[in-house]
Amino acid sequence: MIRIDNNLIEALKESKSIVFFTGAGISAESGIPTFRGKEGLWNKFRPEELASFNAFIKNPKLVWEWYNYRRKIVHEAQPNPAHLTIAEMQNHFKDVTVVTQNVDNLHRRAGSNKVFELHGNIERNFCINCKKFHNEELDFSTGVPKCECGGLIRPDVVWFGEYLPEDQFLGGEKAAIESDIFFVVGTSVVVYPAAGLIYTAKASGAIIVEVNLEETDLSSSANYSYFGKAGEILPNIFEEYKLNTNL
Ligand code: BJW
Ligand code: ZN
Repeated sequence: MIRIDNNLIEALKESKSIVFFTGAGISAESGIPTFRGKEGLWNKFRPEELASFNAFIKNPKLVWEWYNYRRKIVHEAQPNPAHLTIAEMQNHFKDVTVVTQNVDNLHRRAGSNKVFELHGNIERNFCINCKKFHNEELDFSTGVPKCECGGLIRPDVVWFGEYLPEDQFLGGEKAAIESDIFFVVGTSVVVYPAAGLIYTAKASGAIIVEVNLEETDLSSSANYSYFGKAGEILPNIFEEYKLNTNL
């Protein structure tokens, strides 16, 4: 058990709006590989090489293989204690918002009901030509699936060089501005504009709490940094909070 600072517990007791800004590391304990770092599955390919529209146009088959492989892992995965703790916290705090960079849907499956998805959702697809959604089971038997209009179908995720969905980003930004405590969980904090929300929250007066296996560029400016597994540290923080509030 990691020691949780008393001041953080006191701040939690006073807080009304809590945000969890999450990245791939929160789903690592569910068996979903992260993008970067030594445990990152995509060491063979840098995310920048596959997660781009140019990569898709150049080799749609390869990019689809990557997404189908990951979709299978996501379908077999279950939310872990980190996702579940965040969902449970909804019952104890006035406002709990999840702002996630993940496309795996695990926060919603854990029961979180206010979730902004900055980088899309791997469950959805759309046509690059007419933009129609294709959420039916796709047929890969004759190659890369195509829309009736002839356009290639792609996953509804945000690739490098693409704009984030405006409603999701604005929702995340509003939550960041209004937050009292802003948890940053399992992200390398290198991808923008998502990572910029941390600094928006900080500039708006939020307490920044980082949870990660290792130091990141954020660590020196976070108010609290806890190093270890999110699936252990988040339950740990919540247990400590409950002990202190006689819940
Ligand atoms: C644990 C753990 C455990 C492990 N417990 N912790 C220079 C400066 C600023 C910006 C740019 C720049 N050059 C280019 C840009 C823009 C670019 C960018 O940010 N690039 C940087 C890499 C330099 N950004 C964009 O292009 C964005 N769009 C944009 O800017 O639009 C404006 C624009 C429009 C037109 C032209 C130009 C600009 C879009 C970014 C889209 C990112 N997409 C991806 C793929 C999504 C779909 C998919 O899933 O396939 O999003 S890439 C990938 O990275 C994915 C993630 O959401 C994102 C962040 O990764 P994350 O979540 O942080 O994961 P990891 O693996 O990096 O880290 C895991 C962490 O967990 C580690 O720290 C571990 O230690 C930790 N961990 N186990 C706790 N158990
Ligand atoms: Zn179409």
